[in-house]
Amino acid sequence: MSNTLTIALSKGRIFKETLPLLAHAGIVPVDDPETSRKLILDTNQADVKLVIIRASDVPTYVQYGAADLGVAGKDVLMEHGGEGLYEPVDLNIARCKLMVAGPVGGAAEPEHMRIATKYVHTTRRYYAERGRQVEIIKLYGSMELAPLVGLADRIVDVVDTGNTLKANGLEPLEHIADISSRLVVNKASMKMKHERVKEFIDRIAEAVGRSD
Ligand code: PRT
Ligand code: MG
Repeated sequence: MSNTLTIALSKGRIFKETLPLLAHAGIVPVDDPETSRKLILDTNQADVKLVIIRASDVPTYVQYGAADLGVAGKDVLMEHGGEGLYEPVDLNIARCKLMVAGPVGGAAEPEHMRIATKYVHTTRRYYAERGRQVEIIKLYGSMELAPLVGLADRIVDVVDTGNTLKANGLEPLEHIADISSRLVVNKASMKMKHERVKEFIDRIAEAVGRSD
């Protein structure tokens, strides 16, 4: 096993909010993923690389050891199941809520309810725990559209300010979970690269909650 540390991150809010934490661990990327087309970014440390992937792919890369570590939203981790991963640090970034939402002042739940979401497993589990059978329609984005065009009665999605729901005539109805991003670690890397990985985790944990 090489001694390189590979860290999986997604572009956008997770990358931006992880940067200061990485800086605290002495790691500064050489390229900006928003402008570079590279998918593997070098850092100021020769043996630390960042791989830039879709948010929902981060647990998979880390599970299979393609990355030693990664940063993923709890929504993504709940949906993935967390197999093969340790989740040692709540980074307290990219916070939001996983909610059920529906049309403002809309009808009561129909007997046969259709729910559009990209969180199929999480949604199934949520309703199963309530003894409620629902039809789940898998979408990959723009869930807010589904109730407007009669595709679904409800959606399950993450909500931050709620502005997107509001702009589409929807309102939050039920709170499923508070979400923040977590540091995840491949189980084999934790064993085989223990000292490096442990030190990295400690530095990141130290940086959480600091404002420097
Ligand atoms: O874009 P892609 O399909 O590749 O993946 P992604 O959309 O999951 O990635 P990204 O980078 O958008 O989100 C990464 C993680 O950020 C998510 O997994 C969540 O854990 C977290 N997060 C925090 C959010 C939000 N806040 C958020 N507001 N993810 C998505 N949103 C969406 C929300 O669903 C809504 O459509 O942003 C839109 C604006 O939200 P409001 O409520 O502020 O209007
Ligand atoms: Mg997105």
